[in-house]
Amino acid sequence: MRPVDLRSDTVTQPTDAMRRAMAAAEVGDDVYGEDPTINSLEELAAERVGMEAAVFVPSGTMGNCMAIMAHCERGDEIFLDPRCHIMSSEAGGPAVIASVWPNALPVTNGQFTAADLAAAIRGPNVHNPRPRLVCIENTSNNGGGSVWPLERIAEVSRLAHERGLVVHMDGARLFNAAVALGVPAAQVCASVDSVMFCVSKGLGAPVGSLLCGSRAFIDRARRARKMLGGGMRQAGVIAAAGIVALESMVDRLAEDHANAQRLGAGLADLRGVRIQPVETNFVMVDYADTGVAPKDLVGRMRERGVLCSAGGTRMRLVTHKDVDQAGIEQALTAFAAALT
Ligand code: TLP
Repeated sequence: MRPVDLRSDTVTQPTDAMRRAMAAAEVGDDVYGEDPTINSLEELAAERVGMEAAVFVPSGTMGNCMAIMAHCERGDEIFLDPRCHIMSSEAGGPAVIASVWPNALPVTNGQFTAADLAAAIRGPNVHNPRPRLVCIENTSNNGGGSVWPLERIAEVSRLAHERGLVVHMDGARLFNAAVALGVPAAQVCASVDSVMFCVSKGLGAPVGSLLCGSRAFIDRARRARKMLGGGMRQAGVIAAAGIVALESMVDRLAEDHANAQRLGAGLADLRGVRIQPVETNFVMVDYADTGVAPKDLVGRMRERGVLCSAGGTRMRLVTHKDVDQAGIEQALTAFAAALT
């Protein structure tokens, strides 16, 4: 029996419809722009986010790095959450590859405000890097799957644009944000200049992300993709699953959110456990007061058929299409036993 895997929504298996689409995909050389399946996915992605163009990339990490390369010049300053994925989990790529200078803003649940940004932007002066790019992570991973309110995104973007900066959204889980807000994805990114979203997470495709923006921006990003070795030739075989993901896997994210609510509510009933309010498919569990050590908890859960990530005494649990309600109940029973 497959374990209940709550480590991430990156572990999702492709659906049968995806496997069929992949087997039947028409392909061509994408570096020549001749892969019809990739071209269709890129058009669909651009349409879904309300932007001019999109480019298919192997990973969210590459998409974010390309965005920074296409928006910035060497030495430019980028403003972001100090614990966002770009800062904490992309191997320092923006510094090494794009040569940008990060300015970490104060955040609550992964979010900053226009006032925080205004306070951080320094005026033109020979001593300062050129302020250029603001990165918003939505949903916020380290923020516990928190969803940026639309007005906050609009305010941050307005301020950035007034000061001559551009805004990139790391929307690895853009569609979770859209479903949680009950609005189309295009509305979530209406005021930003570019967005990267992943089809390989909650949407269930095996591989891939889309970077979207204006046509001129995407032309620059394609060059960055080539430089990074991300020109993938007959990659329509994987893009085909991305089309299925966008066409049929978005609305069901609401089930993952409901399962996360159920998981969070059940865990909150356990003694010594504190839960951050659940907004999407993440449940952030603080179990420091139970006195159970992280590695003990992970081991005890594994013995009971539930996979969780180790970390401190703050654990991230992620719901997704391969964990059903029975899996949630199994996890709750396992936690009740493992945390006592
Ligand atoms: N996040 C993964 C791990 O790398 C932590 C996960 O399990 O959540 N932006 C955000 C907000 C992400 O959460 C991730 C992946 C990425 C970018 C990078 O995507 P990939 O893994 O496709 O490079």
